[in-house]
Amino acid sequence: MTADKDYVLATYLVHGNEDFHKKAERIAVGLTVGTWTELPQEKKEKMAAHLGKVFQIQELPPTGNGVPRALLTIGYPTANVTPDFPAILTTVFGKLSMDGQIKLVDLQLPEFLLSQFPGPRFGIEGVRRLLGVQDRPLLMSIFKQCIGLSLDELEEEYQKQIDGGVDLVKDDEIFFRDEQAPDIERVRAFERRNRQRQERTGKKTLYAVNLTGPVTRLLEKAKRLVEAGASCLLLNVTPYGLDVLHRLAADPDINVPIMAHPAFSGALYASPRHGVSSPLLLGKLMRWAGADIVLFPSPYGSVAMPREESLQVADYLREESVHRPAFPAPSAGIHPGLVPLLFRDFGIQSVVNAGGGIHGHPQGSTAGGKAFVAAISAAVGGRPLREAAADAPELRAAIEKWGVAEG
Ligand code: 1AE
Repeated sequence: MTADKDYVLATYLVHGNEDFHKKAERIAVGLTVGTWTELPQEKKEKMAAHLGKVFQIQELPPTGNGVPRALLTIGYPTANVTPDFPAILTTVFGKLSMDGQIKLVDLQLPEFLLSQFPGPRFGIEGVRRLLGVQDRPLLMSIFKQCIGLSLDELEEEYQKQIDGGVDLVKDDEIFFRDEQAPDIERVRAFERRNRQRQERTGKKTLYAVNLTGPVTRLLEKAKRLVEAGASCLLLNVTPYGLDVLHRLAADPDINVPIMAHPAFSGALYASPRHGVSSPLLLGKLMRWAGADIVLFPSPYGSVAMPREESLQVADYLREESVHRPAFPAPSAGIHPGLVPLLFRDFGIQSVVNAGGGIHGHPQGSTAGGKAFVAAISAAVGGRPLREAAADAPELRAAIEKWGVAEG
């Protein structure tokens, strides 16, 4: 279904024995003007521009145990909303999210409304420009074991990661208690390491510092980190809310890429009959809100997502739109032996992202990074991983530990 310039279109997957036509009408009226048939004519004239409309009812084959299902598409007049997530999400799935077996699976905004959301400031092209890397997927290392370590210890760990050849290093999303190594000091120390690396090798690096603390102080904190030299920010978007990402991305002083972590998102997308679909939440909405890089479960690792969902997240992040494309970072349990499958599925315009798959390398984190560099180079060159491992000892050791996944 194509977007309509006067409506926000929301598509829901519904299960149950209700008459789907009646249900769709009830939603369209109930979530816009409240009641319709009982209204006096004069009120109807006033309310007409705000009345929801049923756009489509598509009955689906019943579930295995015979439960009827359908996709309902309802249009909500753009006259009812303001250009922000609280208005749009509350309108299309506020009270309704608690009303039985219903899952929001898609949202479409008309272009004039969509273009009032920031979208990625850097996107794929901007992040590549910052790094000076064009011809392969990017490689990101996740900082593991950060809590409880001193700044010196973290700096040492940081150096090991960049020595392995990664393009980005991100904080672990669970890193909040950083008294021993406050975010601003980490930024100063790690960005100094990045500059040294660049002087020595010409290679650039982005460090994504975890943006934490009370929401009321987040914008100001982000600006302080950027002033201190931060090259990238990490945000746990779902716990903070999409509007927080929107406001960070729209702020002209926060002129660094923003990386969206999917923490807490499973609480919204994982149920087949409730919540919000993962492609909508992690693909469309994160991009509208302004994420430049979005992490989400790959189809293969430790926290896997069904393959078609994971691919759809990536498609939504990169499809033609009023906004710049954002980088998909299919993550969780990624090791070098998965790189051929990731490359087949997500292609060049993606980020290979690993924590345990780097730090758990038998020869340490630097070797872990090198194993991934060799695996990515092999995948891009169309060379079988085991063959490439013959002249890459770190990759060989990684394959001995984790194997090569078959598609
Ligand atoms: C989907 C999020 C992945 C993530 O946050 C994370 O920390 C992954 O770590 P590893 O690669 O599984 O160790």
